[in-house]
Amino acid sequence: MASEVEKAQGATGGEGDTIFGKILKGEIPCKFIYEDEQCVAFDDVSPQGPTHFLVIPRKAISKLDDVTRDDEQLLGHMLLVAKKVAIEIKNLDKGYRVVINNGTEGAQSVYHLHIHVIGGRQMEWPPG
Ligand code: DGP
Repeated sequence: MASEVEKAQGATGGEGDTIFGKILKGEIPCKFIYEDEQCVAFDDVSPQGPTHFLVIPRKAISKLDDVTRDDEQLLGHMLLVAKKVAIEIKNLDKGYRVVINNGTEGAQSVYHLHIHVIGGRQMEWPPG
């Protein structure tokens, strides 16, 4: 099984639909823990902590590098959704980590923008 870093190094950076695009279209089954008109949240298939969910926009944006001023409101909304799900659904009242991996050296493996929210254990710093 490839590590997350190996997967990121092998990722192409976005021709065609990504696995998250297919999830959004209902082509791959996935239980949403939150959804609205701009974004959805679901548990990560490869959790890095007792709680690990992703917040993704419905809009197809490959990575943080590709966002523009037009996406300012969407990005703010996604962060508010991350916090809302962390507190109100996942009960991460002791804290949690919010991460966006960008590009190869950022260890991004799925080229549809997503916010990771990880919690339920003590985080360490610096990250690997
Ligand atoms: P990143 O390395 O930042 O691109 O993270 C991609 C994450 O997506 C990784 O933690 C595993 C997760 N993931 C990949 N495929 C699926 C899937 O089909 N379903 C779910 N729920 N998560 C997935």
